[in-house]
Amino acid sequence: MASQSTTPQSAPAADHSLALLREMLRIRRFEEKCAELYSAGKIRGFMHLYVGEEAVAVGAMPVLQPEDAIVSTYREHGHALVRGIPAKTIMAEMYGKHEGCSGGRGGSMHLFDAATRFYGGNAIVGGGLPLAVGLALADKMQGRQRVTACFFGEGAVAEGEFHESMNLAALWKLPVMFCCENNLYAMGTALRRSESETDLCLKAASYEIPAWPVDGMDVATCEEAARHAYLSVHSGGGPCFVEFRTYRFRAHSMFDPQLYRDKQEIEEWKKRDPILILQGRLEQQGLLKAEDLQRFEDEIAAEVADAVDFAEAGTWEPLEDLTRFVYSESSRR
Ligand SMILES: Cc1ncc(C[n+]2csc(CCOP(=O)(O)OP(=O)(O)O)c2C)c(N)n1
Ligand SMILES: [Mg+2]
Repeated sequence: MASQSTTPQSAPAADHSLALLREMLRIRRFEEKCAELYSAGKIRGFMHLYVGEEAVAVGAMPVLQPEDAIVSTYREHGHALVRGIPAKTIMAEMYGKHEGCSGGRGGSMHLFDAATRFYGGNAIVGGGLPLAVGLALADKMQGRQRVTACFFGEGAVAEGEFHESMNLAALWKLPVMFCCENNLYAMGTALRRSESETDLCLKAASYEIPAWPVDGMDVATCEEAARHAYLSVHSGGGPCFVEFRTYRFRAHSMFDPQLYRDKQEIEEWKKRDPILILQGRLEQQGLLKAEDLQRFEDEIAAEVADAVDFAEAGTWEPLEDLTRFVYSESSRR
């Protein structure tokens, strides 16, 4: 993929770049608040932050249409926000409140929203891939021209489900856009310590799936790669695989002393913070004014504060409803 452009942008292109910057900031600030709320004991259970990886969701997801489907992992707050699930119902879900997007039963790892065709939020590594293949198979069998985008970490390539899914998607020419977020680590296991072949695109290519790597820290290259993949998948070309090379700046989850990587490595990657890259580019082109940035920060702070108020005011699911959805309503009689 071609890399960043430093040539002056037209007004609509500049507005678009500013919107991308705002959306990455929105995810960053939302998650920083989540970390704070976690320390305060308001959010409990497992929680995995996307800080550092925002360019992938922000670049890749807007190329999708409302009728397309998304499947993600437990590191999905960013994907859910970009897809348009309201921040307040995401926050309520993080709190475990009834008003949350999954009724308070899923928490951070299981955000779900049928209205936006956001099929999770999956805690099982690699578990989303067969779901995506199933969704795409249904679309193909029913003659609907739709795409399913499946986001997963590079840790999934060690799972049988990855290989089964790639094989069937390729064999049946299913409309799946496989979006691998390669942040180099699966919990504390570095890719190079667990895979004999670390070129993930070769794995996809071995199933005859077109695959290419992209700089996952640059939102512009993420968007360009995703658009290219989307057009190919949408026009009936079968699945595509995009490897977004990215990095998480924070720990794997809230319980991770990070003994497996050097602070130096983290600092090196932080120099390529996707927000700073785009901010710097826009400033260099004279397209980002200090007051624009301040306005973004103010609007986002207000949205996050509203989300917290909504979650705080939320209710707990009534005790008598706890067995609902375990068995079908008819079998309860
Ligand atoms: C099948 C399965 N095995 C193990 C785990 C425990 N586990 C949770 S997250 C994780 C690492 C996954 O890493 P990766 O796919 O690279 O995603 P990242 O966390 O880096 O976004 C593991 C091994 C799990 N959830 N599911
Ligand atoms: Mg990983």
